Amino acid sequence: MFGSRKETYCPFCLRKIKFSDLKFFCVDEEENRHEVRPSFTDRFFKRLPTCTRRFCRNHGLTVREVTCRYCEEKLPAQILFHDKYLSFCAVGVAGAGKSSYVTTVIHELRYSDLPYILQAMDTETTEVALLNEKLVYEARNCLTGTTSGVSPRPQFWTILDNSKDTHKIPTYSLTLYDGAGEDCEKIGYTPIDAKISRYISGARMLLIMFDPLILSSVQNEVPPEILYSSIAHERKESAPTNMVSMANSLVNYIKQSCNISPGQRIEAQAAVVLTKLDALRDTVNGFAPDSTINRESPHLKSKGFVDADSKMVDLEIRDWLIRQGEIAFLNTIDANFKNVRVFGVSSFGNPPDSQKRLARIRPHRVLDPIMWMLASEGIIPVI
Ligand SMILES: Nc1nc2c(ncn2[C@@H]2O[C@H](COP(=O)(O)OP(=O)(O)OP(=O)(O)O)[C@@H](O)[C@H]2O)c(=O)[nH]1
Ligand SMILES: [Mg+2]
Ligand SMILES: [Zn+2]
Ligand SMILES: [Zn+2]
Repeated sequence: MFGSRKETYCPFCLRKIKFSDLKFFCVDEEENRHEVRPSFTDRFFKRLPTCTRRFCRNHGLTVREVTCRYCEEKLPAQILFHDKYLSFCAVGVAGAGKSSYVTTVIHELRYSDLPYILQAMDTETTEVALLNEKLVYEARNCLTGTTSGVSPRPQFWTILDNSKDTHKIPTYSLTLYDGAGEDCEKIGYTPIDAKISRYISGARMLLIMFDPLILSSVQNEVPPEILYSSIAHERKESAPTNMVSMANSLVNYIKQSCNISPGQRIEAQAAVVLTKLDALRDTVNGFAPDSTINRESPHLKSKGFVDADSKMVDLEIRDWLIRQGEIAFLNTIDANFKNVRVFGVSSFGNPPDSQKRLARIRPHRVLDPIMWMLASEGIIPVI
């Protein structure tokens, strides 16, 4: 049931939607369909209406199609029945490793020992996820840059939560948006930017992906062959990017589109994710071999979110970023977001070889940010 306490969002336009913001159609064929208005009782119980048109072949049956009143997009009818609405938006400079990360996260969520079952809500999601999964896990190739200048469709997933021993399985709707870094770097006011910005400002959690290999202090230390294989070459021509200006434009964008005053902090959770950790493994200035960040993630095994571990990782990476001179970036993030946590991941586990071919994929700590969000939504316990 479309419970009144729960918030539901349209997964396409990301507007907060109420029962009265939905349009119901008797059947899902364009030419035969007619709108069905919910009765007083339907509205009271927030349930799908039934067709009452006299000679309609669907007379007496529940409506088959639901659309969003604002954007007219067809919504999966089950969107009504989700218990929670989760959304991620990955942002970061071009080549930061966003798409690789999203691909391994989905794979891990589907095949790890978690009590969750992931189901794609539409065929496009299945196609994108399968394509990237095949490229990385089977063909063992690096992904190519996400096309900029077009608004990529978000992925829509339903998570069935099998962990609770209840009669009804709780379900969560998960929207994942992975845009092109080039577009995130210079968000402006074109219609595409408007769409991208809606995803960004509507997201429950922002994944701010930070590529350590753009830092000159790191570039001087990482062996050239690893550096070569771990950066996106097709994007080499694009202007040198820096994290502070990217964080600034992101913050301005969210504040403007959500009408947040400059002095007010943004409510969305912000996970700052340092990517490509594997490339830093042998650097003198990197992380000590026995540091927490280099240890295996404890969350999955503990069946919850181990807060002490995550706080330690947060400290270690902050300390590392400060040593690299990135204090201005940290300050910008801390001053503008209410709820920030820093994470470190390696999507592949090892740098690609000189042909950009991947070894067996062994993701390191990729689910940590996701577990953080699940914990703050009350889905998994904090330990
Ligand atoms: N060593 C290492 N390299 C990585 C890792 N993840 C990504 N890379 C490298 O980074 C390149 C860019 O990764 P993508 O995932 O395409 O980056 P993106 O942020 O989606 O880039 P855009 O779509 O252009 O914005 C890949 O071709 C890899 O060479 C990782 O975990 N380790
Ligand atoms: Mg990409
Ligand atoms: Zn909509
Ligand atoms: Zn009808």
